[in-house]
Parts: sequence; C-alpha cells; structure tokens
Amino acid sequence: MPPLGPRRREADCQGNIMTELDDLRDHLDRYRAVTLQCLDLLTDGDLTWRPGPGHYTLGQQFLHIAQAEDMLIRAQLYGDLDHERGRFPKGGLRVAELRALLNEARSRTCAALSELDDTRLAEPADLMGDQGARTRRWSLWLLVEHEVHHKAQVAVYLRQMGRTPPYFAAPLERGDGRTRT
Ligand code: NI
Repeated sequence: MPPLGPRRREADCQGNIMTELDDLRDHLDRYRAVTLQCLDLLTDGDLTWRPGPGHYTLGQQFLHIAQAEDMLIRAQLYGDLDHERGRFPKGGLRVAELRALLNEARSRTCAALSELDDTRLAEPADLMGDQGARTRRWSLWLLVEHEVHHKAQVAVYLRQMGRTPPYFAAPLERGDGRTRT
C-alpha cells in the first residue's frame, strides 16, 4: 500500500482554510447530529425492532456506534484495546440512555482529538492490533465511515418501519425539501 499523503486542505463556506482535523470534526459533528435526529424519532419500544433474526436491533445499531467509537479512539490514540467495550448488555436499551452514551463517547473523542494536530495524522496507528501499515489519518476517517455505514442501516430500518429518516448529510429541519433520502 503506498504511503498516504496529506489530504487537500478544504475551505469552509466562508473561504477559511480548514485543517484536516477541522474537516474531520465537521464530518463527525454533522453525521452524529443526523444519528441523534434518527434517535429522536424513536420510543423505547421501537428499539427492539430488527429486520429479521440475527440482525442488530435498532437500539443495538446506536449502541454499536457509540461503543465502536470508544474502542477505536482508545485503541488508536492510547494503544488501549479492550473488546469488552463492544459487548452488548443483556438488558433492554432506552432512548435516553443511548443518547447519553453517544454524547459521552463523542465528548471523549473530542478530548482525544484535541491532543492531536495535523502533523500527527501520518503517524502509524496500530488499530486493532493488525493494521501496522495504517496511519492515524486512516483510522480516524474510518470512524467517519463507520458511522455513515450504521446510520444508513438505521435509515433503512426506519423505512421498513414506515418512518421517514432525516436528511443524511446534515441536521436539517423537518419539512425541508431536502429531507428525502
Ligand atoms: Ni460496525
């Protein structure tokens, strides 16, 4: 695999140049806001819905987003990998509990990111013990991809339940013409 070079530096809507970490935070913030909008549509009773045997329940999708984020950040920034953090509890899940878990995980992520700067993104990150050639950059953008993947599954579940998921890329108001996904 060729070495990964720095990403092109993006400009925001005002023309200000963003650092790559700012760009990453922007993606994380927008997608998490959409994930939380999905959660806002649900009752505790909805969380046990799943499309069939052997699939995550709706609640487990949200829980997995929070748990995987904690696992990835601690593994790649602190070398602290503990698969127990990804274990699902035996009891039922509640919407308020999931919202708190997502917010707490994100707050730990923001604190971890604040310890980095763009020059450190090319450092190797021994993610999950078997990705020696990967960089911090690779695994942090993987975190974005992971939330995109699971919030898309949540959107499909919502459709199957007869609900309309929120717009995928940013937390728009309901009723905005772009909310169709
Ligand atoms: Ni996953």
